[in-house]
Amino acid sequence: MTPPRIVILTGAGISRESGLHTFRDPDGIWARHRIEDVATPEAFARNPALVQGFYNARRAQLRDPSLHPNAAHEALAELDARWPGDLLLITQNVDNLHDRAGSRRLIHMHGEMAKARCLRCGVVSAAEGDLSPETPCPACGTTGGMRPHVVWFGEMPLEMERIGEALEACDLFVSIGTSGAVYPAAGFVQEVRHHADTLELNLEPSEGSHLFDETRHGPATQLVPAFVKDLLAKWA
Ligand code: BJW
Repeated sequence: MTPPRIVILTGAGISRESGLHTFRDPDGIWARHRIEDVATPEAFARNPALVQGFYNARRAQLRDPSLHPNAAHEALAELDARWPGDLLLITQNVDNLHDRAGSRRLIHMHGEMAKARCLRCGVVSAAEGDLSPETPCPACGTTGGMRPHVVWFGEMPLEMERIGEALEACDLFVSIGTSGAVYPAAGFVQEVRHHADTLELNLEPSEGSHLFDETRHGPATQLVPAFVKDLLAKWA
């Protein structure tokens, strides 16, 4: 028997136990910042310093030596390394914890905070430190055009064609630590539910919980390693 083709979608909940805030929980990022001030292209055009400050502070958290991938990131990296069939991990997260845990078959559909994109030449480059209007693009050398390489509201998420193909082909879709509030990611379960098994692993029911075949509720660091262990015991 061939192993099921797996697509896994993750959201901010998987990084919560590493110490990063989610967006929509009561202590989340959107409780302290207005989306229209920091997470739209219009906000960046209106007040680039405010938006750069928001991302500079969050980028500093990525450099904090106490920030580490947790057991859920590590379990998904182990699954990636050992899974004998097709697998794609799609993360909405702009942190680098899946990368640091070792996941390789990975798409950051909402971009990556540790990268910048030049509005003048389009080149994406590493940006581990602060960005400002004075930051030069390492490719074209101009200043004033470096923006965080993240996907804001109203912008097209990244690699949608590859994601669409993987969703169409998958046999198992697993959604982890996401509220199901933001499209197109929130619509993936609807795209696959007539041809794939669907499983939600989340602290609490998401907005789309009723669309999944199975839901398990609890912290990602408990649910994800247990899920991966069962899957590998059966197939790897
Ligand atoms: C735990 C846990 C623990 C806690 N263990 N779990 C269709 C209908 C309606 C609207 C639209 C639509 N299509 C498009 C839109 C517009 C818009 C949209 O969705 N708006 C909604 C508000 C309705 N979407 C867009 O604009 C997107 N672009 C787009 O659609 O382009 C056109 C297009 C058309 C057709 C096809 C394709 C494209 C772009 C969206 C960009 C989102 N950007 C952000 C910011 C990125 C940069 C940054 O980080 O600053 O991405 S917003 C923010 O939300 C961030 C996240 O990736 C995203 C999702 O949040 P997530 O990860 O789900 O976090 P939370 O906080 O919501 O949930 C956390 C969950 O974890 C909770 O359930 C907790 O319970 C749980 N949890 N601790 C397990 N320990």
